[in-house]
Amino acid sequence: TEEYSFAALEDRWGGYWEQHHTFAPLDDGSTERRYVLDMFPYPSGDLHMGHAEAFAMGDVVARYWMQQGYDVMHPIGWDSFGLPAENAAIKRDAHPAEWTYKNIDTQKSSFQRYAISADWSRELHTSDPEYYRWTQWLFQQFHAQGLAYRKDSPVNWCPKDQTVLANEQVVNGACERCGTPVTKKSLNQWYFKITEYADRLLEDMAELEGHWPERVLAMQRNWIGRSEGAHVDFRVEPSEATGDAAGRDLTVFTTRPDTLYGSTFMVVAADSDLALELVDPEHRQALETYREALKNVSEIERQATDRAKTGVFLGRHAVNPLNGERLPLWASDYVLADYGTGAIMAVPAHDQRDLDFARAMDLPVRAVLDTGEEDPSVSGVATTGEGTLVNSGGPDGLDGLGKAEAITRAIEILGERGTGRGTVNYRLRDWLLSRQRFWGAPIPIVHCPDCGEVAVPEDQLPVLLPQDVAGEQLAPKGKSPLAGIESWVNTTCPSCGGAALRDTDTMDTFVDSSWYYMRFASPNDDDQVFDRAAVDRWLPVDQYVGGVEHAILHLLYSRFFTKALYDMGLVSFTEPFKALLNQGQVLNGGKAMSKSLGNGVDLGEQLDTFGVDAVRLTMIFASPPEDDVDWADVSPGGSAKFLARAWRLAQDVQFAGAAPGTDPDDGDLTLRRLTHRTVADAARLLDEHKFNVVVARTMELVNGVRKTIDGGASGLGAGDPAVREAVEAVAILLSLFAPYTAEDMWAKLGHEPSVARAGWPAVEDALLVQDTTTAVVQVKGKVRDRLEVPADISAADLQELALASQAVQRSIGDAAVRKVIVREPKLVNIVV
Ligand code: ANZ
Ligand code: ZN
Repeated sequence: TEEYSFAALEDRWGGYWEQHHTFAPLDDGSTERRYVLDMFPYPSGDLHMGHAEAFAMGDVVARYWMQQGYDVMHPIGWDSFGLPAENAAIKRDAHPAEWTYKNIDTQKSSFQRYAISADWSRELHTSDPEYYRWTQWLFQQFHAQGLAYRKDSPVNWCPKDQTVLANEQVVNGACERCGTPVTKKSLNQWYFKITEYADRLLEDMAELEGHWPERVLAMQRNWIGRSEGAHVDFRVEPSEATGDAAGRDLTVFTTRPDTLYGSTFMVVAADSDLALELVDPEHRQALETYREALKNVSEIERQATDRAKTGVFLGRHAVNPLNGERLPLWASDYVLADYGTGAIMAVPAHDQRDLDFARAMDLPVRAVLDTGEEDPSVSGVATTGEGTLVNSGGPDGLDGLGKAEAITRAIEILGERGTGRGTVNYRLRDWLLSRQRFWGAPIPIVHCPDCGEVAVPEDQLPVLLPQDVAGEQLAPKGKSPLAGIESWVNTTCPSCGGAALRDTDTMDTFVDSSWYYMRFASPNDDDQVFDRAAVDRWLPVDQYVGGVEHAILHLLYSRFFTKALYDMGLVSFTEPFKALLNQGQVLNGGKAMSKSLGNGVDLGEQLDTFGVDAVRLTMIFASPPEDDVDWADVSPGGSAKFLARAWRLAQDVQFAGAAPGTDPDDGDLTLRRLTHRTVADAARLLDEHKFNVVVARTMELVNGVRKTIDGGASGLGAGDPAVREAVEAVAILLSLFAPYTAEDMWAKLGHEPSVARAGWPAVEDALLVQDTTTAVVQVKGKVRDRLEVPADISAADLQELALASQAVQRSIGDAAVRKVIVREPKLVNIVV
């Protein structure tokens, strides 16, 4: 016999599955398909505890579906463009590829040790020219459809280093490198028109309901931020001095057109062009001073509701289209330039921000909705409840109406007069995809002095990143590092052949990850972005697994890409991920692991100490998959002991057991029932993602087998065919969580590898019938009822059943129950 040693098992089976392509799908159409995908990793270094958890969860689903007989695709790849590689390259005076591919090698061997059921033949890297060629090709399709366009927009700018900064390089409003406060600078940048898909992104969430975590759907809904309301045109009084002799309209977006009669002033975003256009010359200086100061205030500060309100009067008035009232125009930072129209009608009585502003600037407050609450001009609290309209144009206006009716009516009146209309507004903004960075897919556009913006033709893709650059050359200097590499920038125009310049921005890495799940269907296709038939076969993804940190951007961008490609006729589905599982975090001591707290746990050390299987099993057993795992509270040592106990069962059968294939019919019935019930329940629990409960049930089964071997009714010990049947089931169940142990058990049981392909054990329904027994219920010592109950009923369940019995309730009558004595499963004694 042999002692259980995880190291020996990892040695024995390590590499076996890759060599034998155990996890490559058949992909021959013979079997129903399932696609399981883990969010692909960023190769930042070696694997860490977070990867270990997420990939253990995804692997349970993939391996379970394989056992169920589905043809499963479970690919893996690397999200290998991005800023960290660039920073590392600058530090080491190397090319970012060097650091990136070295990390991939390290991570890959760790993943293989960790025994993920991945099909390595589909491995891809988003930084490979064979991949980013198609990222660029997709960009061209978006560009051709008008879904990719350029416009001026502000970037983070460090005035000392004279460089553009990515958001993650801005720490508390200052440059990460030198601490100088970051300002904004205007640059011409590329966008994807995701806003065109806002409604569909919202509507199609109905399909995801129940299959995606509710909080993720809520976050997406909120991010899209659909509000119904109205555009209302206010006539600005003409002003010769402003160069606006005819007057003009100032349109606002409001969700509350019912409050139009309560508007007492208007506010435009101080940092908008609109403010500059509207301001009277006499007030221009004040406005400019105010705008200058604003540059140092972050968006978050600006939107903070408790911030003191500031602003400047623009020296002009506009007219309320409903009552003809003259309203002063102000500019303030609490109105955002890029939301709605960048201008509002202020209704201080019913909007707290407007009320705070009115009090700061001594502007009038007029309540138009009687809600029964205290007068806002007295209380300082805007009233926002339901109520009846007052002060709103008498019965011909809105007076007497409720809020909802008044909204409808106000829009009607505005429509009749041609001064307003119902509209829908979104919080969602277009996706800014250009980055002034080196390590990303170059935007495949050439700027020609004669032809303008020219797309690089398909046969000239990929636009390759330059190879022979390193270190400081990669540092951003006001423009993308690519702009400094003249031999790369200077090119000829694909259209006229004249001298032209390459676009020097690279794409946001979220572009790479918006379509990688499609590329997995035909990852080695050099002729096209993907093989349409393969994509149609495999997609959408049946189960996506990853962290909730991607709840918004990555998932929303992928959903947008899918819909856009659908509209282009490139795919036949409109949602990429049918089901989503967000695994929890791995904590240590109740806190997220971090360098500053010094509570990091090194995955490599854990694997060396406890073995891969014990770490994986612990991740699964610790909690339901969505919950956090606190590594300080778990026991990988305990998991290792359990695995050894299970493995020894296989060894017992190897030496003294029934031969493989022995009919278990004559075996120990109690054990057979336990086996079949465990397998049947496990399937249901796995479907419900209650992985931790499946582990607990497997532990019970292992205990049951040991009991039977040591003293089962048949007296056959390990030779009982029910024992073989049970241990085979244990090996198959464990193959989802502890691949090395399970594989070795399977071999000891006399089977060919791999256990991963053993198939889910067949359940005999006849063995699922629970053992029942008769429980006697006594009231005041007299038998009042007899109940047929499961033999393993809990005390609590039995008590509940007994108290619910009609006969028992009749005999208790009005008396108070003083005590219930339960001796499950046979007796309940009720004292009244
Ligand atoms: C008048 C009013 C009266 C408003 C009232 C609210 C309550 P959501 O629901 O988030 O879409 N608003 C419009 N554009 C704005 C901007 N660029 N910056 C800051 N605030 C803006 O919010 C819509 C409401 O936010 C609009 O309705 C407008 O104020 C304000 F009792 O108009 B409301
Ligand atoms: Zn040209």
